[in-house]
Amino acid sequence: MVLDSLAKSLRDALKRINRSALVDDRLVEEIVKEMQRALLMADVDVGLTLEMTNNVERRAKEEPVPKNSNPRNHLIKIIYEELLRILGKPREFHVKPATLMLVGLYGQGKTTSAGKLAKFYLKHGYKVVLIAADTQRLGAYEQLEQVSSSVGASFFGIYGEKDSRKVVKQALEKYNEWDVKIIDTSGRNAIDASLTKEISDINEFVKPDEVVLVLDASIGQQAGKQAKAFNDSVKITGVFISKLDGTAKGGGALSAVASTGAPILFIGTGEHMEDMEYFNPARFLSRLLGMGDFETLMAAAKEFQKEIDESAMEKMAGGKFTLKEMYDIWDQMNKPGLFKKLFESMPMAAGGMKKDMDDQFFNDSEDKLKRYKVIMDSMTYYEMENPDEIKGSRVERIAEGSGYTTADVKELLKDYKRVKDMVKNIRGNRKILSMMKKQFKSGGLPEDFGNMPQ
Ligand SMILES: Nc1nc2c(ncn2[C@@H]2O[C@H](COP(=O)(O)OP(=O)(O)OP(=O)(O)O)[C@@H](O)[C@H]2O)c(=O)[nH]1
Ligand SMILES: [Mg+2]
Repeated sequence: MVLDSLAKSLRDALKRINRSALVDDRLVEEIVKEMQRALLMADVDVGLTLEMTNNVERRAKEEPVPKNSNPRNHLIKIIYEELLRILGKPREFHVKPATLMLVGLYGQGKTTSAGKLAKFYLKHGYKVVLIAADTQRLGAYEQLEQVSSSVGASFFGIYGEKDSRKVVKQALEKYNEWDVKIIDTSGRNAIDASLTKEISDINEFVKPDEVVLVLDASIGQQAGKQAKAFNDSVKITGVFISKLDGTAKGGGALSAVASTGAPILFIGTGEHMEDMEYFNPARFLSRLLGMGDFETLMAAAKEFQKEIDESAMEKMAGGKFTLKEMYDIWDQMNKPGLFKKLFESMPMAAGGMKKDMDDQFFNDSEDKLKRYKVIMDSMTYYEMENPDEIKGSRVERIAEGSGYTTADVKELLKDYKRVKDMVKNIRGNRKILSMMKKQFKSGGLPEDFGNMPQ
């Protein structure tokens, strides 16, 4: 997880709000102080921090609590909105054929990020070529060649060539028909005339769809100054914040870049080629605060609803839950992958269920279903409707009648109890699902947030 300590402090503050009996001015002031400390520790600019926390304090004291909310949830909602504001607005980014040029100072992560982007496009089914336009640094050619082969992209470079424009020109001729061209350019110690000229020359010649500035998150607030300087000399279309893993200064880098108005497009979260994410401020913040990844959740919820037949949903939603219902539902839910996906995307709601996902319960369910069906055939209607009554001699009779052992019958009854508990959970989760759906459509926090199980 990136920005661990900031995340922990913010989550602790939210938990504290959730646990307080009363939201009064004193609590608001204390929470605001805690947030100030956390944001400053994460290298967020002092002015920005104060502005954000002043807004929280003012709104919490002045704004009336909406009818459908409560003071705790209202305060959390304000905090969420004000934090979101310092992360900036998302820029729409469509995955389509494109030419991208990566720029940035020495060692910021250009070459690595170029490889990550190549992998990203390859996953979307595009033909991708990486172009070695860093003709300055020794070994840059080999590094990009190696990166290309590790992700399975094509590579173009002219070994020993010093003129980057020449490389790019030949690359574009040769790979004209390819979907995605990613140009790795050379860095410098600082933005100087030679760097500006080199990038501008390629820029003019290629007219790339995206000029992506790569910034190392560990430079903290400096990232804002660099973004501004680069934007002034060569117009950038987006920023790739690399190395967000392993630095406590990421909050500074993200907020400082956002405050320049330059959109953050991607974040790098590790050294491996798959360690990259498209940056969506709301999604990022939700995850940071431990509210789950709502977009993933929504996608999984949709799939979940589509795949599970209405009648099974209804059986889960209410009424008596007997062995007969269990059998029907189980029959339909025999899709462990789907179930896992749904509940993994709900970190706070899933708690107790994850354990069930991990064991054999859903893994050998096909065999079990067959066995249980035979066992159930030996039950009376009364027993199917009242499984709690199945004890002692009933167990023996059912075992004998079905040809299975009493242990098998007991296993079925044990599983029934577990499924019954899960169903109880699902009923709760379904409520959360519909609530989230309503609220997150508008990009806000669910009014009921504070009532969700942690
Ligand atoms: N942990 C981590 N390391 C990263 C990330 N991105 C890049 N790196 C590492 O940062 C170092 C520099 O990355 P490069 O991609 O070579 O940087 P560059 O900007 O191309 O460097 P020059 O070509 O020398 O200007 C390498 O050791 C990378 O493995 C990231 O998101 N997380
Ligand atoms: Mg490089």
